[in-house]
Amino acid sequence: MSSSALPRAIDLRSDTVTHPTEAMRVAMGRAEVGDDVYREDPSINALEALAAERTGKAAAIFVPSGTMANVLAVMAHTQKGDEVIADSEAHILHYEGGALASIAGTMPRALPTEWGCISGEQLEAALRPPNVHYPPTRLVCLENTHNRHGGTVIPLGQIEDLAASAHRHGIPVHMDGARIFNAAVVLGVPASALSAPVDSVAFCLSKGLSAPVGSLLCGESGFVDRARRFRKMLGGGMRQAGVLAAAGIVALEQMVDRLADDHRIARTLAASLAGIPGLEIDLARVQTNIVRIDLVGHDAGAVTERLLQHGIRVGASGPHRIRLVANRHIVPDDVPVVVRAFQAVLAG
Ligand code: TLP
Repeated sequence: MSSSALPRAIDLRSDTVTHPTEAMRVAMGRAEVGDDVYREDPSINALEALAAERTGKAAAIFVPSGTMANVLAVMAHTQKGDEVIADSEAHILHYEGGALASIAGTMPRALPTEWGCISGEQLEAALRPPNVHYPPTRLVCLENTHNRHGGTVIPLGQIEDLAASAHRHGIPVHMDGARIFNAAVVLGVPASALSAPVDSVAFCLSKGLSAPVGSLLCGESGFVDRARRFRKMLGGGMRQAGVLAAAGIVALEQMVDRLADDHRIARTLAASLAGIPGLEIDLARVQTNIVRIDLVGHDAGAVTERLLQHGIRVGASGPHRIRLVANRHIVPDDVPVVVRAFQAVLAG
């Protein structure tokens, strides 16, 4: 049987599974390129200028991934041995291979939160006075939207509260805004409003925005210059990567508003799955394109395997937790198919 005869898999593992649009492929084919290590790639230069404008920062640098954007941010803000504070569920602590420790040489400190954002008060309580025993706290990270908290949106007031406390102590704030445009669409504000209180912001082109590759790290010029040197050091100087940047420009210009479609599908999915015995879904957390599901009396690995037999791909994010991520390839008609598969798997 040819692969085209197989039923289409419904892939809810992540929004990273999205393929480039036709407009992106056309733009990639026509992209003007040059050697970006010499800063001579017009497409990358244009993307970096656009990213800086969209986040309201002075400068931006194109990097291969969100993971590289975050580690470069940590390297450019800190020295080895410095303490970096983040929410205990932060992507930078869970899913970046320990880069913050092994590459940036920093000391992670995790603070638990309910919705994903450390409060100013919580930060103040965690900071220690200068003392030879303590690593100096030199960076605070926040994540918006917050992946492991279920795609929760961190509102502007909470970002301002955290940043004000950090800045009072001379500590910069980095925002992992891999999905910052999802947050901006929900709040009805430009992304630049959400990044205004923080010193640096990273965002991904290759998630809901559907570009094939790439993230941007944005901040003040000196910060981005330092990140550029570290990017080269890590092997991220990409030469004629304007073919990738061209898709990124299309992502920023054409794909932001459509994120609302993913949010609608995630809400419908969550509401339809919530009544199924064995599934616990906190609907208040379903604010964007992620549905976090706790399994009661079922193992995440086994449920994931059995859903796959029904043509549904989901990801396990804990022994009894799975995650569904709405994305451009999921259509409203998929929702009843997913619901029936869950019913069959949990009943079986
Ligand atoms: N997240 C991926 C996995 O790594 C879990 C996903 O499928 O959600 N910050 C946040 C908040 C992210 O969710 C991700 C990717 C990254 C950074 C890293 O981006 P990439 O995958 O481009 O390195």
